[in-house]
Amino acid sequence: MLSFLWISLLVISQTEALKIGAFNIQTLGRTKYGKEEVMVYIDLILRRYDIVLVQEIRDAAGNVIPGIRNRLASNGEEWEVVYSERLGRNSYKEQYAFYYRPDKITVESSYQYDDGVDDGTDAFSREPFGILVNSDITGGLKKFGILGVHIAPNEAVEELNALVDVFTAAKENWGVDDVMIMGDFNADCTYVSDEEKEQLDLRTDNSYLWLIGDDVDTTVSSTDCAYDRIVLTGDLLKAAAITSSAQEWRFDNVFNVNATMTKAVSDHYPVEVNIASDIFHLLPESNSTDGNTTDSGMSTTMELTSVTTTSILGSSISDPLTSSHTTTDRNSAVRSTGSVSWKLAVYFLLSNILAVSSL
Ligand SMILES: [Ca+2]
Ligand SMILES: [Ca+2]
Repeated sequence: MLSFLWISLLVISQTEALKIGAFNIQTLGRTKYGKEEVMVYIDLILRRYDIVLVQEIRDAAGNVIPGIRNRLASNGEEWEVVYSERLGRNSYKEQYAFYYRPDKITVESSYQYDDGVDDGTDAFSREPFGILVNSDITGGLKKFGILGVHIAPNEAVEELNALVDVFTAAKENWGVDDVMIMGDFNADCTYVSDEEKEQLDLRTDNSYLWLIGDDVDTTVSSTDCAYDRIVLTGDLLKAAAITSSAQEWRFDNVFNVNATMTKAVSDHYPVEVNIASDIFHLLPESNSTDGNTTDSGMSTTMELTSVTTTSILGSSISDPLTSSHTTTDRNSAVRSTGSVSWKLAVYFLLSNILAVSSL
């Protein structure tokens, strides 16, 4: 009952600040880039997000990455891109690119994980690459890191277990605790068994929160595999992530395109999660034990009331492009909210009652 109350409160009180996605756009090279009928859908999918990681870019000439940025910006929107080198142990190379809206965030730095010489004893085929995000619109979570990875299918378990070291190195490099990693993990079906999944270091250590559950299907084809994932660590990021928003995004249903066109876009659906804007405005006041709690508490309650009203109204005019298929791991959602204080819960309860009664 109490857990249910908590989830209800958080759903009501969280307002989306950032929408973050990860999309493996199968073999994104000059050939696909040249197909205008396919690229218009890729533009639409990428524009859904404020920050989106694109994987499997394969273009030695280097035209595709800036070309997509220019396409995204061609309608007057602001778009920038940060991208990795071409990565791979042999002549097969891929690049990662983060496209983002500079009016929503700034990218303070990028980070390329280095696993040494590509001699086969190294950890990754395509070493994770990431960005340190700075945003004023994500409440108390001002800075956080986003890593992208495309795990090699035939070494999936080994590479997935090596991600713990990547988190450690990235956190140290950036000086932040809040980091997410997302991308095509190949973490299902023939590449990672159910038993292997349970034993992954990122699963047995509960400081990591997995947002896309094992039952999700991120493949466009008839196979049912949860390849693409989002994993978070850091208390602020775990609490700010709106776990109920985490899902695969079935663009074929939304655009009503046939199977041929869907496969021409990719063999994967993007996965995504929203980061909340409002919840952490409350934290310092609600945790305060000094004599000023009355004043700050009142102003905080008023602020929250206005935010939640917007949130409730917003939900009634929900994004028509949002899929109704929600795939959150409910247990993870409960776990992520467990550390917030009960005092804060009372604030949310009262504020939401006020917000609802004022409508
Ligand atoms: Ca390597
Ligand atoms: Ca499928």
